[in-house]
Amino acid sequence: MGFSCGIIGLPNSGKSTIFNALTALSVAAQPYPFCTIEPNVGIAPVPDERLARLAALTGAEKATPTTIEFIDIAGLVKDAHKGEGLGNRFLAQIREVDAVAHVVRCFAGNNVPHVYATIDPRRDIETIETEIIIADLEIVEERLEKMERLARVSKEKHAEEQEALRKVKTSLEAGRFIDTAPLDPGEREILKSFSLIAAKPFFYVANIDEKDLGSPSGSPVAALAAEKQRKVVVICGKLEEELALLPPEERADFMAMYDMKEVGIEKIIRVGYDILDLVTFYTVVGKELRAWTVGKHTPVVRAAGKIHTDMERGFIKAEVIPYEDFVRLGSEHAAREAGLARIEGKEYEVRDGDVLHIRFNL
Ligand SMILES: Nc1nc2c(ncn2[C@@H]2O[C@H](COP(=O)(O)OP(=O)(O)OP(=O)(O)O)[C@@H](O)[C@H]2O)c(=O)[nH]1
Ligand SMILES: [Mg+2]
Repeated sequence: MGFSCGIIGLPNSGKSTIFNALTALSVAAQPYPFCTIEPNVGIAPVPDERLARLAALTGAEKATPTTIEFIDIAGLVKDAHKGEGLGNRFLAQIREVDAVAHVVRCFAGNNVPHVYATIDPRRDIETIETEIIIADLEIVEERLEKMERLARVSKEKHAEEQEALRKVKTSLEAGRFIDTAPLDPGEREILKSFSLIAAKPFFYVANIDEKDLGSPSGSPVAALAAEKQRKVVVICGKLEEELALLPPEERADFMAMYDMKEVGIEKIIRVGYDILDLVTFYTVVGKELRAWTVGKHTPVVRAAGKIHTDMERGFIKAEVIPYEDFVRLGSEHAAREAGLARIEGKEYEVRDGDVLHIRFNL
């Protein structure tokens, strides 16, 4: 199972442009709304400095990064929750993803019509978030009503679920998402089955004009992101797309020409991955080094199953070297000599940066 990040925003905010750059796949990016009707799915490699360090130390000939899936979802408009602009369909697609990148139009692009005519990032963010809140509230209210009806005829009480849903309702009614709300882990677990959009980890992508690169434009989005305790990536989608389509050897000159300090797309992938709060582990098999992703608290036997089902079935034990120890000592051998390679059983919870050797037997 992979982890996915949906790209959402108003029509013509630049979602498909950013998606193209992300995956270097070519989907239609046109100057009219709703050129994206079906979700487009692309797999992006996750930039990882640790992988390069480990590759250098192990002499790996191949270093395979872990990946995250991006899904380009069509634009939402006001009243999407009532089905406006196929909104219900697109909202349903957002329910399926693990994290959300909300693209906010900050570029003027005079030949690219804005659905609400003017450039106003704050209004656009509120428009989209209001739709999400209303759509989620419908689900929460329906469930609460059902439970109240049930409570009259059945002794079984769903106190914890009701309590969690009430908290969510209060938060949504106050216009607040619940990604940062004070819910305990048990409550979050209960809420999972409802696929509430407002409970997913969110971040903003401020899509600015190329002329504003290097100036503090995008700051309305940054200010709002700070208020909502969310991350923000400021990029120029159009330049990112052009850059991604260039042959690699021409990219440095292009970046220098536009005073681009880093590849914005890489930041999007990194933030999309980071907000999911996952764990990355590494394996070295022969000359191949690989990064893998599992959820936090995954037992090593299940992590082994990600590599190969045989490894899970025939799991005996895992040898674990934490990344920091590995790079400090410089090799697997040195880490072993220093007694820093631990042997762990099935239930060991994989930690971020673990270099794993799975011993298995079939
Ligand atoms: N000037 C400028 N134009 C951009 C930028 N990003 C996207 N565009 C243009 O805006 C138009 C719409 O971009 P898309 O990426 O198709 O927008 P979208 O959000 O996917 O739109 P829908 O799929 O219709 O919801 C295209 O003509 C892009 O070239 C940007 O950073 N600057
Ligand atoms: Mg699109």
